[in-house]
Amino acid sequence: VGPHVKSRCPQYPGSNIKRLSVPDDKVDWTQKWPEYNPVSYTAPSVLNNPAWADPDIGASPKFNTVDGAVDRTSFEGSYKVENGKPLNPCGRTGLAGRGLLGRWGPNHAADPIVTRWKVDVKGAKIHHSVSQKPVLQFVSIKRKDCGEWAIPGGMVDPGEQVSLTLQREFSEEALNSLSSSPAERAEIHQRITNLFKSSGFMVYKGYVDDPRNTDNSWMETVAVNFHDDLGNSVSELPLEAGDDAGQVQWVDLDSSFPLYANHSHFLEIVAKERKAHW
Ligand code: RP5
Ligand code: MG
Ligand code: MG
Repeated sequence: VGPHVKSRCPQYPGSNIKRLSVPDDKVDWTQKWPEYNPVSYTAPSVLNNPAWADPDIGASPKFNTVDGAVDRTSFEGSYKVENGKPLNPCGRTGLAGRGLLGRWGPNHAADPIVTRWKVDVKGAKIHHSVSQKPVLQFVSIKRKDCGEWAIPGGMVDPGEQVSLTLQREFSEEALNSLSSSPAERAEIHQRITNLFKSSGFMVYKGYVDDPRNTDNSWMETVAVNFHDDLGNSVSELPLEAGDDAGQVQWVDLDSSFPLYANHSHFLEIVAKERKAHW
């Protein structure tokens, strides 16, 4: 991972908190910066003690291990804990505390990247005019929190298998399974299970350059690509935004399309793997 960028966004999301500006050459913790003393901020929604968050004081989590049902290990290796606070493995962010994230240390998510080929009315693959390569499309959601387009990912519940998180989050955010009838839900479940058990390609496991990251809390993800090669599986299900998604649509994979966090990086890997336009 290169130096994180979105994790240093000047304005912390959902607040009026400003980060301390961290220059590129001071991101790494090993670079001496004795005066570095960023503001600490933990959002009221986190301090309210919801089930998905750690308590602010009291019980000290067991870091770098699976702590009860909560996985506090990092894909980036063992992280340092200083004065009882875990240190972001990608370096300084200009903000201490947990911000909007529930867990001290890694907060584990899963990102389902559902793709199909872009086709014309006759069903023939469309090639990009410049690269001459076939164009892939992925199911993208517009996040309600920031209005940016993103992969329909979500948090891994304590003890939950990542394979289930991938299916569940895709169903909730892109198919609105939470508000569909039992019959519709069964249909969604069947198609999704078929697609998700087949062609999964492991795209990425590790740190996410998420704007919510702080010096002590950060996002990590497992991104997996499920490809509907013939366009007759999930491609036939009507997309409907649900939960934390405001809109949903098939979006062409293209390096110029701006996406949330470092989701573009994940899609670039998918495009290369499937020899598609990027
Ligand atoms: C990103 O936040 C992950 O890559 C994933 O897409 C998402 C999970 O957080 P929520 O969508 O639950 O807010 O870092
Ligand atoms: Mg969700
Ligand atoms: Mg989500």
